[in-house]
Amino acid sequence: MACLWAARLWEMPEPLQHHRKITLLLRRQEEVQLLRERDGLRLTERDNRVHAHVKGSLISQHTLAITHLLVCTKAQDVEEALASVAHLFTSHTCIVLLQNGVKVQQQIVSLYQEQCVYALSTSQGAYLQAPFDVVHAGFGASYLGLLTPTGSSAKRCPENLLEQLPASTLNIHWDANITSRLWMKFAINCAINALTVINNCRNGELLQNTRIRSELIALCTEIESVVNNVPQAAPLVGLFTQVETVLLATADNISSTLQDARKGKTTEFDHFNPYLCQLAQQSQTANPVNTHLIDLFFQSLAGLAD
Ligand code: KPL
Repeated sequence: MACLWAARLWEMPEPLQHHRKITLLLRRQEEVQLLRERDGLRLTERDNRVHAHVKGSLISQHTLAITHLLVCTKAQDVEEALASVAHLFTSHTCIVLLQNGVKVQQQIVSLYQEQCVYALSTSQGAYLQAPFDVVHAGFGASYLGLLTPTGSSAKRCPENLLEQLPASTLNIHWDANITSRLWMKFAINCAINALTVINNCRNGELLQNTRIRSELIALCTEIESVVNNVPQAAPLVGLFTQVETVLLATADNISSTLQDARKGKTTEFDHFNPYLCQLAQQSQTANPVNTHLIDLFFQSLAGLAD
């Protein structure tokens, strides 16, 4: 995602001239070196190839003040990533979070009250065909909204942030109620991702198999009752119908959690069903289907890594 966004920002027309200032903040010196050798990023979109001369900087050695930060790491790495550059923030820094879930967004808003924190929810699809060589494969939509609560530093937060982003190539829209969208996406991820790992299957198979389909329906009913008992959450209705729509549209996809699990990487799972369990405990809502699913998930994970 970081490569896709950096390349799309770089190709924005003047007068924005983003290309002079875009920097990929990288964790390893080898990555900085490789990006330098390649003289930037390659972006492929159907038959169109773009060479974006984006620069890289080692995150631990970056010294320039950060005006806009697009955070593209996995949910579990966000806090550490932000802490490592927090000394470069000003009171005008805009932080844009691209992660799934609702937990990390709440944490970051409370940790960075001086800055403007936004969330961006996207269904754009991209993959790397080689390091720093990204393919923009799925053309979905992206929604951007402010998370910083009104009344605090929100007064200083630019309303025209969308104009500074590649709104046309990445199909970005302003969403004044981004929180509702994030809660719905969180509920959808709680319904789909763990079940794909437990059954080691593509998204579409959750609907095709009668046994899994009834488990999914029971899980959706439970997720709805938990989320609807969370005071700060947006009301959730018709979750199974929404989940069904997503599963039909992404039937051939392998969920992000299953992809990570198969590669033996850390998944974002803790930000989905275990967090739902925490929310259920806070409001004393029963969540037996979810609790059982969490156990099955960890058992399956051990099996997949074998
Ligand atoms: O967001 C997704 C993910 O894989 O994390 C879903 C909605 C499950 C689509 O694959």
